[in-house]
Amino acid sequence: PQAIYLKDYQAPAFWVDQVKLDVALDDHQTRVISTLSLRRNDQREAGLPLVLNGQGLTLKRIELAGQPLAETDYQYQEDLLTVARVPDQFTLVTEVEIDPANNTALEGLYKSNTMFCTQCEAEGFRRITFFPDRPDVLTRFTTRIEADQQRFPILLSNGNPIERGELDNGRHFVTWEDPFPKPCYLFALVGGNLQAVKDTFTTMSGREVALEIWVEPENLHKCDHAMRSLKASMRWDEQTYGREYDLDIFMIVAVNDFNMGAMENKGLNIFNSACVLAEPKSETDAAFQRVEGVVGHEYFHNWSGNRVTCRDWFQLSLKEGFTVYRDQSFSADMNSAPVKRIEDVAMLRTAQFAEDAGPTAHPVRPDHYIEINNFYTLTIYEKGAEVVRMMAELLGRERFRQATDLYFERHDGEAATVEDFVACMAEVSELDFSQFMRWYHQAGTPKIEASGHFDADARTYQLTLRQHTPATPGQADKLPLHIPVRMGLVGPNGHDLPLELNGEQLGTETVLHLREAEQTFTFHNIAAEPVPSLLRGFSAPVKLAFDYSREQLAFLMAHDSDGFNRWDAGQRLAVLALQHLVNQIQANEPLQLDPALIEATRTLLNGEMTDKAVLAEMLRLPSEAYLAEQYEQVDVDAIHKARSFARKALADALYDDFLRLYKVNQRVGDYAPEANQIAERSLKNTCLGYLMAREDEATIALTQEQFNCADNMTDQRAALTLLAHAEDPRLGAEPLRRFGESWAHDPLVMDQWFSLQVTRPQADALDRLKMLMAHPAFSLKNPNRVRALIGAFVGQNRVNFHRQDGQGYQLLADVVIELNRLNPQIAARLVIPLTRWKRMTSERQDMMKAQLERIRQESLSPDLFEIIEKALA
Ligand code: HT7
Ligand code: ZN
Repeated sequence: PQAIYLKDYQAPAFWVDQVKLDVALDDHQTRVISTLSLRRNDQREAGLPLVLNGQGLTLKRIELAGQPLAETDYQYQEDLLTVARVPDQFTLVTEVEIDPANNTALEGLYKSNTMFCTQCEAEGFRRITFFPDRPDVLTRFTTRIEADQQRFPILLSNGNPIERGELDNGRHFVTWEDPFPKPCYLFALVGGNLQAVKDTFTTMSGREVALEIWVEPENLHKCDHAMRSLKASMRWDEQTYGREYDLDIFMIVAVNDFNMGAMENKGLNIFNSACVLAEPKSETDAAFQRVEGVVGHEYFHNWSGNRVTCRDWFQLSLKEGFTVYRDQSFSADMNSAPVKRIEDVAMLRTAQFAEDAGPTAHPVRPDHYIEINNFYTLTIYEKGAEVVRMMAELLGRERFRQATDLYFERHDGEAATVEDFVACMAEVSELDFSQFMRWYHQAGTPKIEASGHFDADARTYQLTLRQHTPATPGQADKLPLHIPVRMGLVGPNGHDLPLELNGEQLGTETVLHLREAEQTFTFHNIAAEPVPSLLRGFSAPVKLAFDYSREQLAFLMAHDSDGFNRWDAGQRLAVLALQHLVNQIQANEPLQLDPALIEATRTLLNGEMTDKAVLAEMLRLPSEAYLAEQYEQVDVDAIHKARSFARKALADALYDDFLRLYKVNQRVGDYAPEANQIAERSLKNTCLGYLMAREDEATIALTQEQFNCADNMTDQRAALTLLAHAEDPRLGAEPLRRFGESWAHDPLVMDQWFSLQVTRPQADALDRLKMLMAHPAFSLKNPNRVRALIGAFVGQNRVNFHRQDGQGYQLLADVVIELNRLNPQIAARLVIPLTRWKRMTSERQDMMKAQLERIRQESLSPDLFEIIEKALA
């Protein structure tokens, strides 16, 4: 496979002003007739051939301007259809046949259970018909769908239905017309025996929009939350960004087989059922929040992605980074804003930082790729969102809104670039973003080393910040970035000190602009040594090192005026304590948990913290994955042992406090997935988790009771996980059996059942995984099942994936080899943990590389080829 380079971008040779699609659905022989109205872009290129993308299509007929083409007039090879002699404006008709029922890649048109559906982003439309499959070709679509009326009574596509009717042989048709020109990656089509929950929304200008969520009949009772979330998203986008919905109808369809979370097709969003269905008995609070976030994300794409789309796929973060920033702000407004920020940052610092440090590191705007599907990454999405967040911070709320208004207005109906977006920021703010643009070009996580010096005589505090971005594959040398560092100085009484810098009074908090490799900021009139609170709110996606003492961290935990930094101080304190335990384990010394951590936790448990959601977050120890991120050489076993020991030591020392908080937060009254209750459950179950670290009889009884009596999945699943993860395997056996039996009819719940069994930290996890892969509810063809079982094992069960005998690696390689045939996109995602061998001990490195070599021997899809080559480079 060949790499594609951003520098080679050329405008399209032809525009498609209109496309008429005629799709006759059939399991194995779907017929697609497309009529393209083509127009040459540049008259100076008159005479050059027409080249269209097409993958796996059986060409039946081709006509140019009403005349059938002779076989010598065109060529279809290597996924390109070339028509040699074409005029500057003409109509091209092609008729092709495709086989949706055998499409296991889940790109293009495929079958999921009994329904037909499509996934065209990024390059799936070429698997449906011949077309210039690139995002800068915007076309008006009219789509006629024809199918068996009994099996597929519902036929949907983008836009508005304009005609429907019955045909011979029990078939029927519906024709849809989308008035908005769109790139073909936003095309969608669905056919099935579906039912809908319907509602309406009145937009800010008073138009009524029909809202429909289409699902298989057994899921009809799981749509209310998605509908509520959709209406909330529509209102929020009007109020926050002034963006109104533009069509008369907005539809969502839930499908069971889907490679990602959801897809923002114009007016017809298609969702992975796991991201749209939610009901208290079967889904957890986390699932409710995921639904709200994903519904918002896809809806917000209607402006950031659809009305203004991307010029090419190198600009992917233009729509994804911006839309993640928008969905994060929406979720923050709907729930606990501090918790949302903590969750997002915790994820970024573990998973995205790991990506930035591994062989697949790439800039927020990559400059080349082999397979674009490999670039739907945390870097494009989450780091991209952080880059937008920094710009929003630099401009301030009002000017950021002016800049986004300008962007949407200036580029409405266009395919834009990252430069276009940043130009709007620069124009409105009159700030210079040229150095800031390096955030888009440079891969890797910058590190800031901070140090402070207090001069009592001069009454100054000097803060020195040094930045450095480590080399990443293909980018050895990095230039300094423009890094906004929000900060304050906390005085001995716990209050922020007034900041005087360069003769200017800045209030008690400011943003320092770090632009050089090293800069010193001298604050004046500082009477006593302060504790610096740096990178407040996580104002930039960087690693910040400051040599805090344990006392200073405990002080910040208690007094920092910035909620995020209070949490972060707790995390830093816990990291120090856990690293100390790791050292003791490695030196074979007796283990002792830092009393400072115990005391800080005691203070939390007995303090006056009213935000229970934040308290639950503060009580949570850093994950094993985050701890691993702190090391050049990772000792997986020691990290696991240290964390388990710390949990038990905290539970032993603070048993009564955990038990009291557990009991205080037992709800009386009906379950609702609303912020206060979610916070209480989160706190209660965190406490139960600590108590169960002891596996004492009383706590076991408490956990069993919660499992038996819970009226909602959050509490039931929390209890079941603790029982299933207990040292004593008998504790989980019966509850797991009962749970599995009673939920056998619901695949989304079965996914939870799969996951919690294979994330069991004990040594029998791999055997259980193998057994569960033979379970009738498991299938390698379904991405949700694969993620629930294999993904959970390799991603969330580090000690067992990295087993010393290498069997975890071997199993993953076996699965990846099989998925390479079935679903390359999923194969390429799943293999990632195996590519991160560099930080492992040398025996593990060898075993991981051996499995990568074994995969390399196969005939690889471009997706897997690109990842494996990077991993072994
Ligand atoms: N824009 C959507 C991306 C997506 C996707 C990409 C590749 C293959 C399958 C896919 N399904 C959805 C999702 C989003 O970011 O909103
Ligand atoms: Zn998106």
